[in-house]
Amino acid sequence: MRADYGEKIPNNVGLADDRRLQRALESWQPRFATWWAEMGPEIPTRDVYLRTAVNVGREGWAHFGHVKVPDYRWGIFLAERDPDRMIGFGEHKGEPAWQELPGEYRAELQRLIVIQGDTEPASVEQQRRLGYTAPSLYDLRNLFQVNVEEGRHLWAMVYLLHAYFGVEGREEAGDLLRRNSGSADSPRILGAFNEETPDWLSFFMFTYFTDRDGKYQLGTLKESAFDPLSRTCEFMLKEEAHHMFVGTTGIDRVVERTAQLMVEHETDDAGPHGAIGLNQIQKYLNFHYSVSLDLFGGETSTNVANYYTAGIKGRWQEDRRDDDHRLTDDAALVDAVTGTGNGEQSIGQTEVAALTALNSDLRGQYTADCMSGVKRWNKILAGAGLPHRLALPHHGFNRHVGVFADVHVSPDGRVLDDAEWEHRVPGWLPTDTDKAHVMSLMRPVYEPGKIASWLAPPRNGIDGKPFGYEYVHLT
Ligand code: BYC
Repeated sequence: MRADYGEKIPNNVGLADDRRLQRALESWQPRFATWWAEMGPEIPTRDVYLRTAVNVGREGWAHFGHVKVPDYRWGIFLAERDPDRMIGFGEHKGEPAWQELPGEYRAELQRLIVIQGDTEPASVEQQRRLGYTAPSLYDLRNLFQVNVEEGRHLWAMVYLLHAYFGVEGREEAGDLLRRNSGSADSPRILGAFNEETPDWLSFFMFTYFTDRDGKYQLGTLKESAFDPLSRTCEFMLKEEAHHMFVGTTGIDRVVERTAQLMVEHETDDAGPHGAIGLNQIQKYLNFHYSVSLDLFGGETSTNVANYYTAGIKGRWQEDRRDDDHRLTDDAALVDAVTGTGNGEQSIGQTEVAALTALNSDLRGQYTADCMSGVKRWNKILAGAGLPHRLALPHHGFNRHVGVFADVHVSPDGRVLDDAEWEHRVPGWLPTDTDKAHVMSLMRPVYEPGKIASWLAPPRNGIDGKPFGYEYVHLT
C-alpha cells in the first residue's frame, strides 16, 4: 500500500478508510504532543536536520531536511505485506500468517506489545536533558534523530494497540504516556529504562548496548505469526540501525581520543588531560552491558516457551536455524549457579528443555554481536600502539534478573562473597568520582565544525553533509 503523506497522521496502513481507528489515533495524537513537549528533548531549537520515514519501499524510504521538531511527521509504517507468508515456527508452523488477532493469544501479544512500546518513550525521557551538553552539532542532531525515531516506534506500537486490542488497547496506549522513566509511582516496566542517561558516554553506551537489545527483541517479534506485528518490527529495525551506528561510532570516537592523549602524554590515564580514562570507559561498558543483559529475562522462562510454541515470538533469524522449528523434543544448556560442599558457589551449566531456554539463546546471539564492538575498539587501541584492551565482563556480572541475581560475579566470572564484592566493585562499576569526572567534561559545543575535547570528530557527516554542516539551529 502506498504511503499517505497528506493525512494528519502519515501512514501506509490505509487509515483514511477506517474512520473509527483514525479518530481514535487522532485523539491520541495531542496527548503524544503534550508528552513530547513535557518529556521530550528539552533544549529549544529552531530546526534540526532530520530523517523522516516517508515510505517503506526499497527505492528510498526516508527524506532528509531541516524540520521544526514539534512539527516532525511521526507516521505509521509497516513493511510491505507478503501475501504468501507462512508461520515459521511453533505449533502453527506452516499455516498462513495471521492477519487478524487470534483470540487465544490476545493477552500474550498485548503484553509483548506493551513491553516493547513502553521502552520507546522511556528512552526519550532518559535522554531529555542531553542536548544541553552536546559535544557538537553533529552529535546533537543524532540525539534528536534517535529521539524522534523512538517516538515513531511508540506510534508503531500504539497503532497496533488501537487497531487490534479494542478498549484495553486504547487504555494501554494511554498508560504508555502515563508511566515515566525513573518515576517512583509509575516507573517504566523494564529496569534499564529507569536508569538515568546523564552524560554522553552513557548515551553512546546506551545506544550501543541497550538499543542492541532492541534490535534482537524486534528481530524475534519480526518472526511473529501475527503479521501486523511482524511487519511493524521489520520496518522499525531499519531505523534502529542508525541508533546503533550512533553508539558504535560514538564509543569509537571516545576511545580514539583517549588513546591519542594516552600516547601523547605517555600515560595510562588520559583523565587529567581532558579525556575519559580508559578505565572509566571500561566501567561504563561493564554497567551498560550488564544492565542490558537483564533485558533478556531469566535464563529459563516458561513465558518464552509459550510465546514460541504459540508462534508469537520466534528466535533471531529463525529461518537460518537448522532444526525442526518446534523444539518440543530438544534440550539446551543454560547457566546455573551451583553450590560446592564447602559452601562456595561456582558457575556451571544445566540441561533444560530447549523451549524454556530461548531467552538464553537470544542473549547468546546478542553477546556475540556485542563482541564485535569490543574488537573494533581494541583495534583502535592497537592502532595507536597501546597494549591496553577493553573487554565484555562475564554475563553473570552485576545482574539483577535471572540465575545470577542472587550472587556476586566478578568480570572474569568468579562468584564472590559480599565482602569481596563490596571491596572490588569500585574498580568495576562507575563510582561517584568517575561520574563526576565524566560530567565535568560535558560542556556543550554548539559552534559548527567544533568538537569537545573528550572525543574525536566523526569520519563522515550525515547524508553526505560535512561534519561542519549546521545540522541544528538553536533558538
Ligand atoms: N526488568 O519469564 P521471565 C528496545 C520480569 S529494548 C523488570 O524471564 P520473559 C529499546 C518478566 O516480565 C527491547 N522485570 O521473562 C532499546 C516476568 O514477569 P512476570 C524491548 C523483568 O517474559 C533502546 C518475570 O520478570 N522489547 O526496544 O521470558 C531504546 C520473569 O521473567 C525484566 C522487549 O523486551 C527486567 N529487565 O522475558 C528504545 C520485547 N526481565 O511474568 C527501545 C518484549 C524480566 O513474572 N518483551 N522481567 O510478571 C519480552 O519479550 C519479554 O517480556 C522479556 C522478559 C524478554 C522482557
